[in-house]
Amino acid sequence: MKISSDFDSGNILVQDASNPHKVLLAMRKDLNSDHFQWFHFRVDGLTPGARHDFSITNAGQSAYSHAWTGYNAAASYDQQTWFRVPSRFENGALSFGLEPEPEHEQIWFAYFEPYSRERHASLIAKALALPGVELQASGRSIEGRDIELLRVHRHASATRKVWIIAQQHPGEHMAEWFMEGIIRRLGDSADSELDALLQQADLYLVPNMNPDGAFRGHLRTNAAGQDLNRAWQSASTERSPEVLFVQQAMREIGVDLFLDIHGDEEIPHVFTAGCEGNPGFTPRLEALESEFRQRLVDSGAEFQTRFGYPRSAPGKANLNLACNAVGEEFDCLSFTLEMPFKDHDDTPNPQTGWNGERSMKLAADMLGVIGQMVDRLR
Ligand code: GEM
Ligand code: ZN
Repeated sequence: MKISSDFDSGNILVQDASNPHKVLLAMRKDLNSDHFQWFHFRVDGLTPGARHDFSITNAGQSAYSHAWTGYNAAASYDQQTWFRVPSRFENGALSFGLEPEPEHEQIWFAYFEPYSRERHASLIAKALALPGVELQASGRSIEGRDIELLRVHRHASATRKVWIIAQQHPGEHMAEWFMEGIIRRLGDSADSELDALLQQADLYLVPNMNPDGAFRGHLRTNAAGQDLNRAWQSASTERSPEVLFVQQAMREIGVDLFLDIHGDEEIPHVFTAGCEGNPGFTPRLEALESEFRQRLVDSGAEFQTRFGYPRSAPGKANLNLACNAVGEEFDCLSFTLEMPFKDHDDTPNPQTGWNGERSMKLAADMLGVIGQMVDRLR
């Protein structure tokens, strides 16, 4: 049996693979950082009919070690269809196993259904082939990977600027699945609801803010060890060119609505965090946040408002975060959207947990709500 991770978003260290019933593994830290929690590896040479058990022995030291309770690992025989494998967190290790289907000698495991750089390139190409979609600008990551800013402009009447950025945290792969859902809906030429939105607004989309971290199998940081969602007051060419690029574009173009797409390790629900702690937070923005959330619930989307992060106290927001920094600077409706690494327990699916398809469906639903709100953003 051979275990490997030398591929796009791969991350595992093999401690002992001599016994297929007790394979000992560890997660590798993000480069120049102490963060780790993402894993993604391939097993070749499975023994048909035999049980294989894996234990990630340093799970108890990971960034969000309390989040392993209730978590089940994602697995795939073909990198297309992913399913969850019953897992348990005990004695500091995350353990899971299965008796593989007899016809498979190979299997992949990951913290979440991965979104590959190859799929990203295909997504950008598909987007640019759609009517009204253009490459507004392209930034560069520390290691020189492209960071595409797409503009969706279909009507000269559009005056509002709606921004959606994703995967500042590279291990939160659900974020680019969400962006594929946005772009997939743009491809429906008979979508009158979408057209009504685009008559009033242009969309500015950054499908992946952190390509270096994603490719390296990071959880949290870019190649310099910087958490990009803590760099929005101090972005620099040296440590956070990814943020600097987007901030400069925002200042040239303007922002009327901002969504920062993330994943959450612990809370088994889809939720948003807003700007209630910003110094410039106003009753207008409070009302817009409430209405947006309620419309998303009413739309039937997999979303809820009962569970989420604690509200920030008035004036106590951390303005280093994108959501807060953009909301404050542009006096606009601004959210962090969180999708779960586990499942959305309001509508659980034990077979898949939260996954790429559900992230894409949420994005399509979110576009509908943006369309309902676009004429009241200012
Ligand atoms: C989170 S955003 C944290 C927001 N917290 C509150 N209370 N508003 C981060 O960057 O830590 C987003 C994420 O990582 O998913
Ligand atoms: Zn995040």
